[in-house]
Amino acid sequence: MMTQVNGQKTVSSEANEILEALGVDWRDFTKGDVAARTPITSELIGRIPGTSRPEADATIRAAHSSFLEWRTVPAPQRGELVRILGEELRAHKAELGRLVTIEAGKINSEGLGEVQEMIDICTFAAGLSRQLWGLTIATERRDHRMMETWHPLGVTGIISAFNFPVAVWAWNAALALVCGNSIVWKPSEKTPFCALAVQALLERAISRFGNAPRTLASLLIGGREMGEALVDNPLVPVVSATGSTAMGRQVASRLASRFARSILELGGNNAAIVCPSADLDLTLRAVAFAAMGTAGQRCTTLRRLIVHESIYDQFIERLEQVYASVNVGDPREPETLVGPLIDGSAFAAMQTALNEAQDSGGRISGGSRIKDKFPAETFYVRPALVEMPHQTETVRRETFAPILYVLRYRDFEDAVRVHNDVPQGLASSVFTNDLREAERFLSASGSDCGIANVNIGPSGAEIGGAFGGEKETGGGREAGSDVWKSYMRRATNTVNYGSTLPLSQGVRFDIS
Ligand code: UN1
Repeated sequence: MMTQVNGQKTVSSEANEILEALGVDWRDFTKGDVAARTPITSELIGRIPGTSRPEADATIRAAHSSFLEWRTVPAPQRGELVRILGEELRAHKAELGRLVTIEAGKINSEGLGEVQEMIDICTFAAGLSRQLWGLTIATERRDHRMMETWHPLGVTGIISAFNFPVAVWAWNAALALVCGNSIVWKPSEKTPFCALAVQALLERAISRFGNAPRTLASLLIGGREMGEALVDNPLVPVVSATGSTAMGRQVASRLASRFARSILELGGNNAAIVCPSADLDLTLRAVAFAAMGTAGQRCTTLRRLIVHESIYDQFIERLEQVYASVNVGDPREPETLVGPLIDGSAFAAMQTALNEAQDSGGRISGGSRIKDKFPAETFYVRPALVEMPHQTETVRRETFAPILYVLRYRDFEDAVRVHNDVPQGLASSVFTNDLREAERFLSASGSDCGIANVNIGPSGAEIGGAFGGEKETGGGREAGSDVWKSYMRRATNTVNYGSTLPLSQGVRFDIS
């Protein structure tokens, strides 16, 4: 394999070094049907043989056996495993963050941020392992006690997307493991090496921990068929899936048909309302990060900006300047803020959306592909700012690319109506210093999203809160708050410590 070009390390040789440092069993990554390319140069990182369907089914059976053992380990001990995983992640933050940059094309700081998010959820879950509490509930019957207990659920299937190739796994894995479940992960076929690296770190944590079952956590490498192996297997009672609404619709209905649980985090079409009293310096920074960060490829990316007419011209002029000057380039370079799109299909979707927007009266700045500085088959684009006369069908659709549609409003209630008039319901923001507007936005008649913010952008959520959204975003919640309950089964227990048998609701059933 080529390792040097003009005296510089190739991306794939750097990836190889990182994988070795992270303890990935380094056999031969030159053969296999799953090929991963770095979006930075389009170089091949390597190939991995996909998991076959019989192998996937055997993996799930083994995970089920592990679950039967793991569920009997006391929860605080399970938390100890996750604490050790957090230690491994802290020790290897730099390498794993760099691998995220290489495989997903995120800038270094965001790659590192993603690993930090994993560390944070491990800390959270380790503490949580001592807090999987249930209620004691007043009972209507004398000498009885009624309570709730929470039990491990089973094999937890995790389907994750390319844009958060490691953090979203961690949200699910850390919680599932402390809750007493085993895990089987189907990562995006665009980022299999990040998954191998994370799996290696978890296996190291498992061996340091000592007495966890060997098949507690496994990987399925491949495309749709691997997702189906999880979704259709009766040994998998819960699947957490992140990705497109189209994917989620199929996952949800197939899981529902066998009464399994789904935790879905699907499309977002996130908006911000900018009010007359907004601090425009702060808003500008927030909008820039939320709309252009991760090259517009976060579920929580800001896609629609609804600006009051009184400040519209001055604000959009400043925003246009930021858009024109932002550094697009190699995400490994410290001055880069916007890296490449993941692949050609992302670029094609962006072009389609921009053409449609233009046809319906949109005024576009930016949006073009930068070809001259970068290798062929890479997709570096200037982020696009598109002023729209109104909210068209194109605007109502999620396009996973750096396009920010801008709309003008006069009346706040109208702005909220436009804000909510999309099929998705993930994240949202209002920028205002007016208490009434802020509270209205957060109220029952305000934003209809799972995440609603004031004076910060819609992206970049912390793990302490419940993460997810409504409508076509799928309704699932991941990460913090009381989300752990989705990974456990609840039992209501009533204990009679008396010597009579009173029936509830005063029912009598006296046998002689
Ligand atoms: C995603 O885009 O799928 O709020 C997850 C954020 C991140 C997670 C995003 N913490 O942007």
